[in-house]
Amino acid sequence: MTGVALPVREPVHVRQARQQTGVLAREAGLSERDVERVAIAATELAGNLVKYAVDGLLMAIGRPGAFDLIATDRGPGLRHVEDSMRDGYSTSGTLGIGLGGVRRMADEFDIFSRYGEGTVVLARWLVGLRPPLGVRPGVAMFTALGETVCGDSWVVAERDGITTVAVSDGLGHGPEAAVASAAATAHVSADPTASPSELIAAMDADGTARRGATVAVAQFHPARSTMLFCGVGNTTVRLFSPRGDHETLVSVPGIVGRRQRRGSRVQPLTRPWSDGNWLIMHTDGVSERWGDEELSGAFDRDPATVAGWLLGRHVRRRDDACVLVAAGGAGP
Ligand SMILES: [Mn+2]
Repeated sequence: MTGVALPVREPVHVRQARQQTGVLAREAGLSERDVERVAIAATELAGNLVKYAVDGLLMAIGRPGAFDLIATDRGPGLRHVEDSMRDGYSTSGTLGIGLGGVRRMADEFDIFSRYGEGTVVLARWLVGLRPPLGVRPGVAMFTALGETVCGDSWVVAERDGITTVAVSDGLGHGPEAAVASAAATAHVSADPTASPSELIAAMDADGTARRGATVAVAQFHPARSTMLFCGVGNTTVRLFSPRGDHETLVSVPGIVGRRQRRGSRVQPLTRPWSDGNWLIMHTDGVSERWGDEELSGAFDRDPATVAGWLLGRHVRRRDDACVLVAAGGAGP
């Protein structure tokens, strides 16, 4: 699955954001008209980050059926979100279209802000055939400073009513780490209906993941109101109940890609899964030191908004990072 994350601090970053998101949008199969809309929206969102934000990041995430732009920052946050959506707000003296303009250009739009803490803006374009996902997914990612490719990979795949998602962290950084993590997630794309245990066994036996990778796999069976989880290595995975409390789902130690388990299967955890459940998985490029209070009010938002919020606030920046959020209910 494709994606880019751009730190945005200076005007030159706005031009880069426009160019790079346009290229990705075209690769994702958007129409030329929507490619232009993505570029205009990226310009507006990146421009806002330069003007107002602390530690602004603009992400473009492509997956089957959807292309997301996510702007995230660590402050200052909006006092009144609805005011910021009004045309003309904070755009005086610029050619900006404002957040209201971004909302009109996108197929779906979401915003979450806490004054004094930060803001996330999501603009989504729907593209091509949309797989009938049994969950609502959202992804945010970050490439370690100094690297040009992200060593973490993620996947969302569906077949026969079963949706399987995964995040993987290739050991180290850069292209070799990316090859290792992509080798792991490719097994999910190839057969989303294989059991998580089988998928992990296949990843472990796969020689292309030479460097090794951590991986967390979650598989959703909405027809059975059940989800399965298997993980190897250090990934933070929290399953939230409809009441908002969470259980940490624990992975087994180690890495995949080096035949460490030699035939012994990793046994999956099985949990109830319904429309009110949320699953959050992230690699160690995001600090695990976030509390449930960080997400108060966020479970009304789009899962991509939640992913952007967590990554924006807790990314370590010296490491690649990937946050994958899955909410109960049908996608995109
Ligand atoms: Mn890492």
